[in-house]
Amino acid sequence: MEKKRFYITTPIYYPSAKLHIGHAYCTTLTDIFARYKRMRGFECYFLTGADEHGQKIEENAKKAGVTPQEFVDNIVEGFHKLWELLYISNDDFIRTTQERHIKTVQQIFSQMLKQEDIYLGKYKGWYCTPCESFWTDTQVGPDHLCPDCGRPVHEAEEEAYFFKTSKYVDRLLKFYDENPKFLLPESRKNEMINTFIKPGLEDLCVSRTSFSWGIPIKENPKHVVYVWLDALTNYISALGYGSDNPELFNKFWQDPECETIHILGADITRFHAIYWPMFLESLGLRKPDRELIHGLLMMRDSKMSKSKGNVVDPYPLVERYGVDAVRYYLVREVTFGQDGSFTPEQFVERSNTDLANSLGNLLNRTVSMINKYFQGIVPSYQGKVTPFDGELESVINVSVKQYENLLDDLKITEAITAAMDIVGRANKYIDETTPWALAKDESKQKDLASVMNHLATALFVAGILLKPVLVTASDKLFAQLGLNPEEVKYEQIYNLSYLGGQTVNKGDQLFPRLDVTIEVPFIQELMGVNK
Ligand code: ME8
Repeated sequence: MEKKRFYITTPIYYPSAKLHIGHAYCTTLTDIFARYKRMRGFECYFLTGADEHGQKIEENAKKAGVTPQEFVDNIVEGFHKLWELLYISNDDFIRTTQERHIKTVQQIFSQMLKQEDIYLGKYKGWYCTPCESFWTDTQVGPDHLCPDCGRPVHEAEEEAYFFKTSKYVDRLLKFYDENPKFLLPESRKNEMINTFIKPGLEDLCVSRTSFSWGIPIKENPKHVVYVWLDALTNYISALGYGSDNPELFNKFWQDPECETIHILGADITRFHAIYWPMFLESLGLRKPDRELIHGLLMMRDSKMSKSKGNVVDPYPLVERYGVDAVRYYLVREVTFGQDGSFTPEQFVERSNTDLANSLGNLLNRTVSMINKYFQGIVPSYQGKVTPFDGELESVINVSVKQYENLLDDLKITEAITAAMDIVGRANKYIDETTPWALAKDESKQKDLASVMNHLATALFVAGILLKPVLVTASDKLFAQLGLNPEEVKYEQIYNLSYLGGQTVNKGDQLFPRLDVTIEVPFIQELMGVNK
């Protein structure tokens, strides 16, 4: 059943350091989906934010000589700037230090305590400070290394509150069974079961006394709520759960007509796929419909991460190459669900091949030919005139269908590839129809007109499909085709005879061709490759 509206979220990122291209990847994917749904006329509420508590932030603030609040305020300002630069269209930005969030977390904690889903105990385990995670013996292995980041862990013990996961395991497994599409890729479900649930899930520690930068537990204020109960709650505190104004919560969370989707990286699957549904079950709330787990971007063979400092900063990339090239690279280059790597060579190559050569050139050539052969007026549709028109039309129709189905399945990268198939096919169509030869033959005027109309239509349809990614270039493309970008509507793609009669406007190249010998070293320098 097609849902009426959508709620889509990114993880809330830690403001322990600046964001890198990995965070930009996740947020851009989410943004593309939100823009696509809105373009199709659906209401879509898009949330991102910052996860501001925890020991690491407390420590980093101390090192910087500022209060934790000052520290996070400063970094979160950078989050906002980056999302603006990348044209991220989020409807709200939740910060876990906001009153609205704190109140909800305290309320949830009290309810769980009262229900005896949370109890006071003692925690002993292996602790990884950079990851803020306790691990079991088996997880750290004989070398006592953090299974997430590979660094040494130390033994630690403290009084702590625990969430009774044992009470909810069976219900979780039943939920997985009843909702086979909950985790995407579906293989993640087996990983959760085999790696974490089967070996025996321990109760989850949900409080800390060893640091104070967190939400105090009302019933026992020397404890602060430990990171995951605090962090995951953002998805509902932002909607006003438990507040005097739960309108958004009812509309975008509880209402079965709304599809709720979390997008997140493989590093935090466990928390979203196991504990989050359990917390919701404990509160008697609906669970998310889908969780889309994306792979991680690697750099120099290891996961790019803020704490390791091996990151690519997206700011200078966007400043130099523009928002569209960066968004396109992110969604196109990384095969969804698999880990990918960012390399300067691939970035430049992708931008040149797909954007400058394939799309940019197609537009450039089409507009030039319409100027040259038809005084700048797009000829109207005359049906299938040349022997190649039918095939181009069918590629357009098939690609549109694929694009829609793939996006509905959250296969964002594949959907964009389907849109680019139209561009590839249209370039081939120029070689097949050889308009320059048709132009020399008086008797082929109708063929030439049909070729120009078909090329403009292919560009128009591709421009619409790519608009959630190419947030500025698509509008420039429409303008060059003589259309008012404001009047372009998604439904027009179903009408292949829509174009004709408007006057094209030759503009600048949509995407400049990048010089590999200059740009690769430039990006390498950004990445600190030569340092
Ligand atoms: O885990 N490649 O925050 P975080 C791709 N606050 N994506 C990456 C990435 C990489 N190398 N590195 C990070 C947290 N990401 C918690 C989340 S949610 C309730 C709390 C992306 O700042 C990816 O989406 O470490 C990953 O899951 C997320 O950033 C983790 O961000």
